Amino acid sequence: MRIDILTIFPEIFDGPFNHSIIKRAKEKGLAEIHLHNIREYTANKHRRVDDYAYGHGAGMVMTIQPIASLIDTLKSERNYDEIIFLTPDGEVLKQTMSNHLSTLNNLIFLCGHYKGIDQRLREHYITREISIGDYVLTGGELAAAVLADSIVRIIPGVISDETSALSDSFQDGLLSPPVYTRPADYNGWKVPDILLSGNEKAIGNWLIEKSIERTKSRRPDLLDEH
Ligand code: 6GU
Repeated sequence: MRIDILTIFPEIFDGPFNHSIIKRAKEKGLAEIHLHNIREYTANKHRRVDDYAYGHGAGMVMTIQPIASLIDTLKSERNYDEIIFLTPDGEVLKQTMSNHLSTLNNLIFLCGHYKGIDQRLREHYITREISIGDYVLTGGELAAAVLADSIVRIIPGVISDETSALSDSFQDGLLSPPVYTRPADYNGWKVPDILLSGNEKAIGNWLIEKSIERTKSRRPDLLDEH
C-alpha cells in the first residue's frame, strides 16, 4: 500500500507516522507514506496557493493549479485506486470503509484548508470525500492522519497477532468488552472471577455478553444497524 498525502503543512505528519504500529508497517515494507507540499507546485510568483472566493467575501479557497499539477505528476507515475479529499462535508468514516480501503494499492489523500478547495477539483479529480466526524478541524491533516492510521493498522501482517485487528471495537459491529491485566487483586479491586476460571467457553460467552451490554448502553445506534 502506498499513500500520497497532499498538504500545505507536511510537518504535521512528523509525529503520527513515526511511532508504534505505523512505523513498523513502514519498516516491514507493508506501507509507504509520501508527503507532498502543495506549495512547491504553485506557479504563482508569490507562492500563493489560495485566493478569494467568488461571489461571497468570507474566507479563502485553495486554487486549482498547484493541486492539479501535483495530482497530474503523481498520476503520470502510477495508477491510483482512489483520490480522497478530507473534508467535513464528506461521507463519515466507518470501520467498513477503512477495511475496504486497506485492500487497495495506491491512494492519494488531499488535505484541505481555509474554506475548502475550488469545486472544479472536486468534480474532476476527487473520487471520494471523507469526514472523520461531525465537528470541524482546522484542516484536513489530522483527519488524513486518522484515516491513514485506521487503514494501515489492518493491512495483513502489520499487527503481529492476526486476530487482534479482527477483535477491535466496530469490527463485528460491537464495542470491545472490558480488559484486565495483573494483578488479579489491586488493593481490593478484583478482576472478575470468570476471567481467572480457565473455562474458555464460559469466558467467551462472558466477553460477548459484556460487548453487547456496553454497546447497548453506550452506542445503541450500532445495534440498530444490524
Ligand atoms: Cl476531513 N476536515 C476538517 N477540516 N474537519 C473535519 C474533518 C475533515 N472531519 C471532521 N472534521
